[in-house]
Amino acid sequence: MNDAAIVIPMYNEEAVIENVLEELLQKVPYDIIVVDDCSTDNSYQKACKKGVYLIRHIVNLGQGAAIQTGIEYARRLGKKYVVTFDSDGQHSVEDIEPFLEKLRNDEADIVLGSRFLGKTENMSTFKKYFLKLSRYFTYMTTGIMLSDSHNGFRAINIKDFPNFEIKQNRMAHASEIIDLIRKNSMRYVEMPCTIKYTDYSKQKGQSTLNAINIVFEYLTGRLIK
Ligand SMILES: Nc1nc2c(ncn2[C@@H]2O[C@H](COP(=O)(O)OP(=O)(O)OP(=O)(O)O)[C@@H](O)[C@H]2O)c(=O)[nH]1
Ligand SMILES: [Mg+2]
Repeated sequence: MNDAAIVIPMYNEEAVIENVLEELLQKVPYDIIVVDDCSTDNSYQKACKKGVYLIRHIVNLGQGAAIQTGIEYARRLGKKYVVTFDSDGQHSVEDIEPFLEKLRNDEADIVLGSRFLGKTENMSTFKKYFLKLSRYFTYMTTGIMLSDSHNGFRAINIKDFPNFEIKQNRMAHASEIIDLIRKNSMRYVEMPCTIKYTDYSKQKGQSTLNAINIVFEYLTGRLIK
């Protein structure tokens, strides 16, 4: 089936990007769109060597903007579905097919990954409770209660929802996506997925302090719109 593309935002992941792409190329038949968000290391050069579509932002815009660029390119390729998949090795290739099947069976328009329904490997207790708490923030701002509202693994029907457009460039896009579900009256479902916390991803990932910036970004973004 060539109805789907895997959209991969990438920023400074030279240590892991080759392995992430090799595993995807071996295990799934879909086109892969990597959006290099102006990495300052050799991520771009490493991804170049693989059989993927590779787009480069000439300035760093953030994960939300990288995903939006990937979605736009998937639309140009005529894809009906995208799966958003992180480039830092935290997501699991095995989760892709069940998510797409849910969309193909027309049981939902967007399938949201939940690490709390699925598995997490080595997540810190602090992060766990922080994420559980952030669900209430999402509920207050969107009216939608999820078990995991900040999970980057999702499958989206982009063809039937041309207005699904991410405008929050940075990390606040995760909350914005829940807004878009409501605004576009999309049928959503959560499904279990596995998120792996390695020493690499923990050292590189989002600090909990950064969450304050993300909340600020999201709220100002809503006010401006
Ligand atoms: N931090 C960051 N990541 C970006 C950016 N642009 C693209 N990305 C990619 O977005 C993905 C998610 O970034 P992370 O910083 O790991 O965020 P996260 O996975 O939500 O948070 P953790 O659970 O703490 O790892 C990775 O694949 C990054 O390479 C950017 O400007 N900043
Ligand atoms: Mg991460």
